[in-house]
Amino acid sequence: MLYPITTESRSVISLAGIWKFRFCDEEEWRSIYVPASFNNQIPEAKARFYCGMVEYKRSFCVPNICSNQRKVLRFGAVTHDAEVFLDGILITKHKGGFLPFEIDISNFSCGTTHSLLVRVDNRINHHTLPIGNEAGIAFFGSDNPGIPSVEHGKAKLAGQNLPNFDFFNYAGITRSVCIYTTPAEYISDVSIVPSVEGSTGVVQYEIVATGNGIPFVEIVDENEQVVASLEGMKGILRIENATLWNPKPGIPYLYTARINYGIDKYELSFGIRTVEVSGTSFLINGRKFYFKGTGKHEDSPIRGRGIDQCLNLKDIGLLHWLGANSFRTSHYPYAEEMYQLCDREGIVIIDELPAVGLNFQGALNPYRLGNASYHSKLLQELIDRDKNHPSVVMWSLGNEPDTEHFPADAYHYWHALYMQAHRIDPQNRPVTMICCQNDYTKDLTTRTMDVVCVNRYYGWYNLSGNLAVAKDAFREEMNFWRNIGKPFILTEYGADAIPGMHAVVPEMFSEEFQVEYLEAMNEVLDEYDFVVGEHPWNFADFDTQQGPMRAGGNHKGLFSRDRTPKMAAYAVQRRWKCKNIE
Ligand code: BDP
Repeated sequence: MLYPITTESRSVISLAGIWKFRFCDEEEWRSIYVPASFNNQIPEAKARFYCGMVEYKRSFCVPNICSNQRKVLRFGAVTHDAEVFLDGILITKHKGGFLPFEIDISNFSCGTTHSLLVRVDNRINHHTLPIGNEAGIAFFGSDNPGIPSVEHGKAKLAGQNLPNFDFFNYAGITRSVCIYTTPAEYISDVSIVPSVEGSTGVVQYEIVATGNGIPFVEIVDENEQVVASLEGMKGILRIENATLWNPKPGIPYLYTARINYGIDKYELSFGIRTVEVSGTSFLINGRKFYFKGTGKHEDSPIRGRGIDQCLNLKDIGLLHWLGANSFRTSHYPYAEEMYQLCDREGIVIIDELPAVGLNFQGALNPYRLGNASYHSKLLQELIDRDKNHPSVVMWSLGNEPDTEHFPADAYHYWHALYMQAHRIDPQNRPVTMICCQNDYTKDLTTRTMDVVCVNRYYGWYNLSGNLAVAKDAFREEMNFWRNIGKPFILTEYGADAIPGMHAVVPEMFSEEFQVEYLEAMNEVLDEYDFVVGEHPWNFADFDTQQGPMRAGGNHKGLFSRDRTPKMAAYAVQRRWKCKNIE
């Protein structure tokens, strides 16, 4: 799916601004800003804890100068499910809160005012991704099973959102909404597959278009020089002495494909780089790559999960400041604009689906609940959206599912997605799934991924506070993974630190303990040469649902929520900037 841009044949009309908004159990309309989550914009408990449908509406007019053009209404993301009505007619529906969707509205006239209404459902359950609990047990709630009075109380929680994941369930029209126009005959998709032969960059392309024309493709370098060109729906272009896209400390060089199709013109930036898993190494451009970075969230106090390019830019700057080269879009695809920024800034992305929370136990085997086709649809949408980004080097099918209690079911479920990703990604990137702390000897799935990615909390959620014992336990597990013979990334490890809380004797929740915790785990990582990356959890403190283990959110950030560095940020910076970990 192409990102909407303005060119000499296309225009983009933003629908950002103040819209009308209401909860569906209310008559009255309020004001709301789009794009942003609604939860923190309205200072009422209802907005924060609402579970159900809300409505957004506004009117718009497409100028007469666009009357001969094709018109498309596009949403960057609506969390979680959307129904869109134009002049009272249902024109499209979309399920899934983190990927774009669009609908051709050429039949609606220019020069007149139209009413747009979007119904948004923020409910999560066992059939959504991410997963919501239906049995009245909150993820970080106090469970106390079996106590009659508590059980009766839990039954009354029905009708509330009970996230089975550790981030706040922000919702609404969270990313850009626009109307874009194209000529009647138009380019609808482009796929770019780069490879390298000696000093030559080889660019295989394929175009999908509607109409009778023949596309003409020009590749332009950063000096605006045309370095290759070709006519045809698909073909192979060769660029002599190509400059490769490299993550830091290299140069993230970008070429631009300029595509002409009849009167339509579209431009796409891309990088020439290769990605490959070889033995226990992860290679970018044939060189060993070591992932230094963090898991992240799209999270800020007022916009919630709403797109915030200013914050994105700040975060990329802080990743450079840390000496990081990568992050994982934990736990859902991020806004498209973030990937564009990373292409330009040379930051590498592990791109993750919103499949988090597939870990309820007992009779509720997540693999038999029928999520597979929806999960597979999201994988298709993710790859359609992100397939051309040089920054994206690996797909993550999901985070911390239960792979231990139903090992065979889990394997079949995840293996099908693994095969799908390899089949549909034109660049055939490595594929992974992020493993929960479990009995790894029973898990049949993690070891079958291209890169073993595990989240571990030795010394925090288990063996709490005892780092010497935690290190030994971690070593014991690492010996197991060494025998699997695949590259390994520690995709999460972390300790909460309340900003400003200090201790002479480092104990849990102090900034000093967070530093000692990360150093202890790093010491173990450094003993194993199949380790190709370390992603402390998390880049910054972030909002979660309330619960007895969360004091104003999750505090495992290297930075506070307002991006002030904690002691751990300086410790990590010292390691990543000074130590030569390839
Ligand atoms: C991991 C989850 C992550 C949590 C983290 C934590 O993947 O979403 O925020 O633990 O507890 O299990 O801090």
